Amino acid sequence: TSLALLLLLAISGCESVQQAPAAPSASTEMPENGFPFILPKEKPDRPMSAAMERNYTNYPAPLPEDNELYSQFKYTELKGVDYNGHDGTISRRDPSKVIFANGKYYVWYTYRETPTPPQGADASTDVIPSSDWDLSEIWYATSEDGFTWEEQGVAIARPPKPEVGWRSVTTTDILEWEGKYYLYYQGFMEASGKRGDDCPVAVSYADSPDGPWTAHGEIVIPNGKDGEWDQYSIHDPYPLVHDGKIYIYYKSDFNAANPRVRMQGLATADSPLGPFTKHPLNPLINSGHETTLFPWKEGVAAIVTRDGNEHFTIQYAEDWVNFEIKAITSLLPVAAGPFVPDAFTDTKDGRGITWGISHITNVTTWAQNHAVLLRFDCDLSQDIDDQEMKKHNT
Ligand code: AAL
Repeated sequence: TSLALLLLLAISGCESVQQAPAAPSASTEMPENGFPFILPKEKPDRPMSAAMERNYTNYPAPLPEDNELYSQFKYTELKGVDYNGHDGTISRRDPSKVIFANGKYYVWYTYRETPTPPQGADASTDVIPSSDWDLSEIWYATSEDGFTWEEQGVAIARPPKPEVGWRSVTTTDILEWEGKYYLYYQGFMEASGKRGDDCPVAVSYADSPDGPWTAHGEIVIPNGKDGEWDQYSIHDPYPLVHDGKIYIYYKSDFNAANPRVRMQGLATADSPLGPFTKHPLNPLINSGHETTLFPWKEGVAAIVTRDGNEHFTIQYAEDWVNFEIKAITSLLPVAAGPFVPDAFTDTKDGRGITWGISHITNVTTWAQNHAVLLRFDCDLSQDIDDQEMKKHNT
């Protein structure tokens, strides 16, 4: 390699080639102290390739599964919900966190029931949806065991035009605060796809998770100003309680010209109806599509799926702001709404999660495009004995 580099330098004489940074502390030299290389448990004092160097420095646990924020995921179809033969006229997607109240589990989600599957923005009408989440309402279901769900019907209906969300109300999440319940959701004022997936966040509140829900009627987290990272949309509001405040993580499509770049930010408030202050360091997570977070020890962990350079990772921020990759795994739950027992307790020792509800999209053909809710099970909990779990899994 060094001979090739010398040749290249001689031929090109080009300064930019000479300034190319050296590979970080990795060595192309044959190490003197030991060949073949027997992998020691602790980082050895010898030259190593870049991959071996970072295998010790970036990943302190020798195996991925020894890391507490690593998990595999198991999926089970929900019992008790029907999809009209999966013809695309009924869709359920983007579940909220799961909460436990009145002796049962609750989940809220985007529900679409339309005469046809989505037809795209140009073909959409007052009754024909543009996208899977167009012309939707927020519905809820309850369960005794998390596997069999009883659909209870609508929680948040579409309000009359021109109120926020008149075209579609979607992608909700729940907050419990001082004995009351708050559902935050995306409020569309036009069919998704006409001008991107443009919408702000609205909120409704109730004394019981069974409702009735009263719409606050005003936008609580507005889109950013022109030129700001979140100017096009505020999606996937995800409330937690930390430091006596409401922390809402959210996703924005970064830029209409490059809609595949998606990032996540944070807005905080002292009271559920706001005002919300966006964090000055936003965006805080550079990847992912939907938001899924849970208190973990003194910090917060995030399941980061689908989009961005750090997709399909599990990340952690001890200060709830500066996230680092903790685990890389596979088949992560998409749009996951975990059961987070300490989501609203302002815990300083978050216990983690073992299950929740997620979705899969495009489950049949594109022409029957709709989404389906699934239960996922995992081990992202401080309370599971990892050794026992491993025995069970192997
Ligand atoms: C998702 C979420 C939001 C988007 C769309 C529906 O899964 O990120 O809700 O608007 O896709």
